[in-house]
Amino acid sequence: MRIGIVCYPTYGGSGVLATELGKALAQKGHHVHFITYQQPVRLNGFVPNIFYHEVQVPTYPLFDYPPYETALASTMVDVIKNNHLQLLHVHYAIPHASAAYMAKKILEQEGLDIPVITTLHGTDITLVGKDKTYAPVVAFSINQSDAITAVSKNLCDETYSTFNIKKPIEVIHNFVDVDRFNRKPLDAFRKVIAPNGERILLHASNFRKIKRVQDVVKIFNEVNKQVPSKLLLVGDGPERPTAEDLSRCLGIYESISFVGKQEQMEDILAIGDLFLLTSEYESFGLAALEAMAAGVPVVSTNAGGLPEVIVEGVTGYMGDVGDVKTMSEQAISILQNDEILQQFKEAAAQHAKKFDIHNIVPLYEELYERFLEKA
Ligand code: GMT
Repeated sequence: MRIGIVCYPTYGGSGVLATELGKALAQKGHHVHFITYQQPVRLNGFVPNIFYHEVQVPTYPLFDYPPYETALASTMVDVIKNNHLQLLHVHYAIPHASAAYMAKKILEQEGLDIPVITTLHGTDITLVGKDKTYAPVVAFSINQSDAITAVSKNLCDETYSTFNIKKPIEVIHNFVDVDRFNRKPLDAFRKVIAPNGERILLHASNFRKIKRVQDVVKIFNEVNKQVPSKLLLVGDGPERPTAEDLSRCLGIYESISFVGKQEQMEDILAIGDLFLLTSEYESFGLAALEAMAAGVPVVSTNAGGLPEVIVEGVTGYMGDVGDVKTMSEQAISILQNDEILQQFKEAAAQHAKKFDIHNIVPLYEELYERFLEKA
């Protein structure tokens, strides 16, 4: 198949998922054309069958806001026509679904019918999408898509309750390449972070308010009082200075490494004992799934789609949003005993296999095939 994929190229989960999907499809022999404004972060190195088309957004003194959506739609038209693409799969509704609608309509005038599949990822519905300034366009363009998928049952339900969606939304859970994440820990790396054999807690995110990173720091503070530990915070974003200030106030700054944005998550996760995810909402929690695939149990909130990923008491635990006390106790109960920790690690790795790339990617291929059969 010849498929166009549109996504955000940055560290966000939707871009990661879209890029991994494209890479997996290319490995299976499909031709995959990425259309975005920058090389996607996980698209590192040459992969046969993958083509990357950069959206150029010319500036002009009149534009305080260069019209990305217009440039994107025009690039879609150009790439679809000149590469004979058979379908367009856009990840994250804003502004990709509306740009795709525009491209579809332009191509229709030229006698080309290009099916558009929109995958909803989370904040495109639950946070940004429901904002009055975007909502009508989001609802319209989702309804105009030929197929809609959501990364969890929770996000599917949220979408129906937020917008008047008249079409079926298929749930296709996010996936992980279990073989890639199942790494042996690098002892030298572990020693640098935890020289005295401390437990290593991890968190990775874009440090936005919705992630409640301060709760991660507070939980770590409680855990560290009972189980000697270190905390590795991966990623960057607006809440990082607040989290750094809090750790200084609590006197635990020296036990925390703020390592910023990192690409080799599999090497980092390999040294972890517990992953913390304290978000107010997660449609799915791809970061938690990647941790589990690396054999790292997760303590998280029970928000959004996280209960679809984590098995309570088996691969980790969940607490109510903001309930630092409960989540701290849960973390301690996993970390204070070697045998229990090992059980959770094995169960996490085992459960992640349910979401293995080899199980999920064929679901997207089946979806694509349904449209190509109709053509
Ligand atoms: O977490 C973010 O804010 C980034 C966002 C994205 O779209 O890049 O992540 C969303 O999509 C991920 C991939 O499907 C999900 O795993 C995340 O749970 C979801 N984030 C939220 O719902 C807050």
